[in-house]
Amino acid sequence: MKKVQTGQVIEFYSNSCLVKTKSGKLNCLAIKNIVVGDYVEVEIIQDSKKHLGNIIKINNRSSVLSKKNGNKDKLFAANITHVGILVTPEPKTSSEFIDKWILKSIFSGIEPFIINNKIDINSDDEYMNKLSVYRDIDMKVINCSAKFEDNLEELQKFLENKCVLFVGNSGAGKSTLSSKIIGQKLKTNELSNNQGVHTTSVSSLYELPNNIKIIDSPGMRDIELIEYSKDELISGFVEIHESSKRCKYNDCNHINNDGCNVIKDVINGVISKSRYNNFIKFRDN
Ligand SMILES: Nc1nc2c(ncn2[C@@H]2O[C@H](COP(=O)(O)OP(=O)(O)O)[C@@H](O)[C@H]2O)c(=O)[nH]1
Ligand SMILES: [Mg+2]
Ligand SMILES: [Zn+2]
Repeated sequence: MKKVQTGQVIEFYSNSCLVKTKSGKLNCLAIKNIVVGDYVEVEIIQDSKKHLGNIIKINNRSSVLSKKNGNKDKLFAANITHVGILVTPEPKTSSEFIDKWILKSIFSGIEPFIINNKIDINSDDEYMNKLSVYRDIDMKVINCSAKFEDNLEELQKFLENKCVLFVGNSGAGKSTLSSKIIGQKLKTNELSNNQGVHTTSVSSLYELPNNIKIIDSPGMRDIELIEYSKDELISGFVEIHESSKRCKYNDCNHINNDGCNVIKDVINGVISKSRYNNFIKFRDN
């Protein structure tokens, strides 16, 4: 009988991956649709001198992140529980970027939260208002400075027993934050495999004490919106969705209909203008 073990894909190259099982890290040939974070069943090849395995099954995923590629979905990572959206005064993070990732997370079965990075830099009222929009919808916001290692303890505490992906504009501090938390430099994108060939992209899962897992997936950095239908999009804007249940008509477009509760809530300041504007922009684009 062949020896089969369960493991998790902790590194993914273009055609092979590293699976961590209780008997060690096994080099496996990648099979179709497998991604970093996947839990897999691996058959250990015992007569091999190298530590090798064959992936025979991908176990059910709690979440999967993908990106539209033409008509197909390209998968990037599985079993992520939380997306940490880095928001910074410099470079300025747009509310579109934040709402886009909140939407993406919700529709992928992942919980989004905000990391207000670079708190050592002076921020203006506009910036503080932008953040309060998300506190008002009960989103977790953690303030820190990755560069000066300020308040990273709160973030680390929050990340216990979670598997997180950090997202943010280029320059927001993803690499700085990851390496401070991981305590080492991230693996670079250029990597030579045993044939000496350079693979262009590697996705990694870093396991830290207190069951913190951090996923680094270069392909996920810029996602395209909007890939959701007009009807389902509203469920990604939780507070707008709630409010819309009290619109007079079921088919209310939430723009100019008589008895629209969403518009009423925007006017009364219950729903933020920027969230409403992004909702309409994403839906009607
Ligand atoms: N002032 C300040 N600069 C930061 C902070 N975090 C990162 N940076 C700087 O921002 C720049 C971009 O950081 P990097 O980690 O490469 O961003 P990435 O593109 O998101 O990976 C670097 O010069 C960092 O030193 C912070 O908390 N405060
Ligand atoms: Mg970086
Ligand atoms: Zn309405």
